[in-house]
Amino acid sequence: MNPADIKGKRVTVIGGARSGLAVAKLLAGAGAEVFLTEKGEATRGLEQALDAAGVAYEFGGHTRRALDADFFAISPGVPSTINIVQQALRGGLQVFSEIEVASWFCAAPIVAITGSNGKTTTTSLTGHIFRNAGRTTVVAGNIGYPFSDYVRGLAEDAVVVLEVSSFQLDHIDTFRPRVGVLLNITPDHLDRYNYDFDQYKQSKFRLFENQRDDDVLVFNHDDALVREYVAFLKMQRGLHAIGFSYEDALDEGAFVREGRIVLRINQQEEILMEAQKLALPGRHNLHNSLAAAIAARVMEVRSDVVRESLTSFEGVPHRLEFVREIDGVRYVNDSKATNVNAVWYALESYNEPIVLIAGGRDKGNDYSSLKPLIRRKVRAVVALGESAEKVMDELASLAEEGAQAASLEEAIRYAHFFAAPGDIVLLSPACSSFDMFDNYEHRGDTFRRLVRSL
Ligand code: UMA
Repeated sequence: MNPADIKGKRVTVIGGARSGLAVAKLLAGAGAEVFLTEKGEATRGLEQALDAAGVAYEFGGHTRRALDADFFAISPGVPSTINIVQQALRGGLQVFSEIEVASWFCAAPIVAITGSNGKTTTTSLTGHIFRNAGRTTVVAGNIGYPFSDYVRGLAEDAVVVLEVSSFQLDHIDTFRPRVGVLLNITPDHLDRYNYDFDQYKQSKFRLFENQRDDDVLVFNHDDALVREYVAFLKMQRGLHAIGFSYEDALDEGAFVREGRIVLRINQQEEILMEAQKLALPGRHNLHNSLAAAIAARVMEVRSDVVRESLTSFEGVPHRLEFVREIDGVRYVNDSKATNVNAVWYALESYNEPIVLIAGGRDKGNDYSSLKPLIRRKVRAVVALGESAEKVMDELASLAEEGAQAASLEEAIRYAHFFAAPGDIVLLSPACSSFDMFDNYEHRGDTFRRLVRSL
């Protein structure tokens, strides 16, 4: 939709957390009559912010008043299956996600990054490169900063690096990234997709649905599922797809040859750097770095800036974040690992024995891919949260030792007890945090604080 057409439109925003407030303000600022509906209780801060923006609201549930609208703008945390959304859809109202709405206002090109794992790291890293290149850069989206808060007034020569989740893609319409990056797809959030992996996959693939010939699709060539889908897309629509790979040399893309990162884009080959010099360790981070390098180069960032940025990047909080070493044991905060595959990557990143703290709110987890790694690398598993019994049964039973903890504090005490000098104590839960914490950041901050006070 054209922002000029928004004036006078009646819009209902569903959900009053970060995205809901941001999109309500954006729409009200563009002259829409906005009504925000939130199932939770009112907070003073939120009411004040909505009053100041001229947004009407209701708390404590979604009433029929919400249906008195021209369209809905939905927060990512709100499932499409809730009654009010279903009624709106049945009544012919369009339901747009917050990033869709924000994109209507965006004059700058968007580099949108999705995948089941690595998207926050890759988004931060890509942002770091553009900033080092001197470009006006907005880093936003699922990374924690609603796109709607940053989009107004952006010039055409700025760049938006947007972390995008499947929930945000579920309700796009015209959202079109200049560069769309798909890092990998493994099961996640299945509780929001009828426990159907195919539905989740289709949602991720929507990243590319509005791309045109002059846009670029960046994809993980080593992920068979992604590779096959991109091959199909190329055949169907002839999109410009650039792969990255650890395993194969590519006709077009980024890959490793004799320890060096090679970029072959638009029939030009360059040796970017030694793979060893990358700041972020592990194979998954090699993928993330290659993806960021392609995105930057196709947006005309100079190679020396890309090289320097890939060497100097310091990583992302709550993602394999080193906290402290005590008596030769290193404590690592990976609270951001909210699915099984993220834990797989975490375990794969270390050669030392690991004491794993896992568990939380289960999203339909299948732990079979972790089991060989647990047997091989994990000394002890400490199970936590709602899913503690499942974690005990399926994972702790494979390690030498295991314990079920009633709190994160108790889990850390158990881990401290199990660990020997040289070990890693790794908080990598494979679950969301909402059973015990506000969000994964809260869980990771708590872990960090408790470890520092040991
Ligand atoms: N609500 C209703 N009705 C319902 C259900 C929920 O009113 O039926 C309300 C809730 O009470 C809440 C709001 O709707 O107040 C939902 O908000 P939200 O969960 O969308 O929270 P935001 O603060 O807007 O955060 C969202 C993303 N949250 C989710 O996708 C769950 C944030 O990603 C994102 O950073 C932020 O927008 C800014 O773009 C978080 C996340 O966990 C980090 N993402 C998932 C992930 O990374 O795995 C996808």
